[in-house]
Amino acid sequence: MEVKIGKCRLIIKQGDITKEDTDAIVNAANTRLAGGGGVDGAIHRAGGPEIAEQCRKIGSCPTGGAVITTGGLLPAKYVIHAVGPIYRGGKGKEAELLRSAYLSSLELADKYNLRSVAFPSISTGAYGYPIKEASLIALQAIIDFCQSHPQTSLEEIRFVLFTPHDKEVYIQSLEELMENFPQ
Ligand code: AR6
Repeated sequence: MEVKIGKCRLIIKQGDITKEDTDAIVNAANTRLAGGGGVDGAIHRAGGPEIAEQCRKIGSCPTGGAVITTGGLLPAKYVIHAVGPIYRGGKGKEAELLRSAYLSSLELADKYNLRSVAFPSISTGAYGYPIKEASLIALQAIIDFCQSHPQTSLEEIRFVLFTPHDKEVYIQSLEELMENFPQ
């Protein structure tokens, strides 16, 4: 699925994010930037040790924030390491922090003058965020960013979902959100 929001193309697809040829791919990292399982493990395996070396030098990243490293051996030039919240029932600041992880990543991409970036579904694996809720927050953050940054360098934003089910959830959520903004 593909829609246009301001000057940004928003694409939802299924796939392995480590294969994406966008200027940057986003990693669902942890605050220690220590690597791990899920998409984080896949990115470090495919990108090689240079990514971990740069993460070690940066040291840490708060929840809701993002930092940038080389893409190492990946097709993408950069990896943006975003830290989503651990889901603890949704009564805390999870929604705000998840939104912030997306916005911090987009601001960093814009600061580096990147034209394209690919996101995984942050926090919906090991961190347990229910994917429907998370997809609405993620997509709304991207819509808001594109609408409020008409001069952004970003021309294409992709969501690369690992399973057909996750892709369908994101498409359904985007269709719901699109009813609320004019094309
Ligand atoms: N491409 C795209 N999406 C993927 C890939 C891939 N290659 N592999 C997994 N996913 P998770 P989190 C999806 O657990 O919930 C790590 O250990 C996966 O299906 O990777 O933010 C970190 O170090 C799921 O939908 O990230 C942290 O400690 C989504 O990526 C912690 O897990 C996110 O799942 C972060 O947990």
